[in-house]
Amino acid sequence: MEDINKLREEFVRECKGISSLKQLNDLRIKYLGKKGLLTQRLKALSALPPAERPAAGKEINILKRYVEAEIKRLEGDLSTLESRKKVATGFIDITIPGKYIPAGSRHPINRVLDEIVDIFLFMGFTVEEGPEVEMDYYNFEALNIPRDHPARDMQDTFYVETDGERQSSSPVDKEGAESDVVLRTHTSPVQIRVMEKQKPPLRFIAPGKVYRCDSDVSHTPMFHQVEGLMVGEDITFANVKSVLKLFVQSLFSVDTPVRFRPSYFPFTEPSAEIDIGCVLCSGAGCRVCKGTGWIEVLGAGMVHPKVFEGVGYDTEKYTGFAFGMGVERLTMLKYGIDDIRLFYENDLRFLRQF
Ligand code: 2NL
Repeated sequence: MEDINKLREEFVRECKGISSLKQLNDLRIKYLGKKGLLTQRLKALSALPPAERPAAGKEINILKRYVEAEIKRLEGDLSTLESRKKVATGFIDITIPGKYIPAGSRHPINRVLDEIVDIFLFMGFTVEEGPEVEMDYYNFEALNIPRDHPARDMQDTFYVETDGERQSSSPVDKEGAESDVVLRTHTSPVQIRVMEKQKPPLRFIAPGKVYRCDSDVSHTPMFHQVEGLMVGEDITFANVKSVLKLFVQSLFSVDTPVRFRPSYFPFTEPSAEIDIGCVLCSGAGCRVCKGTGWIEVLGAGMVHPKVFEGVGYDTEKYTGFAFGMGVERLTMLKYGIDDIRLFYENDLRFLRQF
């Protein structure tokens, strides 16, 4: 006991004389090293009568922890001091420029996606999201897409293998088992899910990733879509025209020519496709607009009564319009990009330009 107290006093005295990291390291070795003063005493414990060992061991360990903590504290103090000294003497040149840290930039798709979202927020729409792995019911059935529709073809849709219970019968996979789970091929299922939960009036957009099986020069297996829906008691095709014209002219420019052309979708009636005057040739005719002077940017229409029936809306009381657009296509037109695959190659020379 006496020996340990003396050792503590000696250590405290020695600490006072330490003024460099080198000295501190020597002190550490003297007390805590392999043959250090404390290490020796711990080893010597076995020579003591068994009855005295626990008390002696406890005292040595208390001192050991104290020594360790003091050395650690001094180390912090000294290294701060020494680096200040290095700066003061010019040993560290703090005028050398910092390391170059490359800054990232937003992906062009996300930039345009945000612009689209902002325009609709301004018009009072909200944003809704939903699952990318969907039930066949929400992706097709609820949208009045018949069983024999080409969109359901295994060549266009990614069917997801499941291990058991099914909710409906749908196309048959290689093993002959039916799959009713798909990667969503559009974001329409989000709208069905929202309508199941909420009553009209409502207006919102559903942006997100969608998946189609085709992959070639003009298609990637994953791309982005924004769909929108507005339902109320007196929504008409005039609302389709005003909302989408305002949208297109906000995204491109106020004087962009816009035209509505009759079209067909199973989930809307009547349906239209919306063209803008070609951004490249200003309507004169070029490779991008295939000589027509017009480029298709949106699809839209009045929601088909079958879709409303499926979600339990009163088709006598409510009408609504819906629309859809591909974000990659709009981004290509906005920035004059001619190959969709550039978006997903992660070539920094391409991405750094945005
Ligand atoms: C296009 C066309 C469209 C819709 C999407 C929709 C959704 C519901 C009900 C009715 Cl829940 N319609 N969506 C309607 C018309 C066109 O997209 O060209 N997309 C890229």
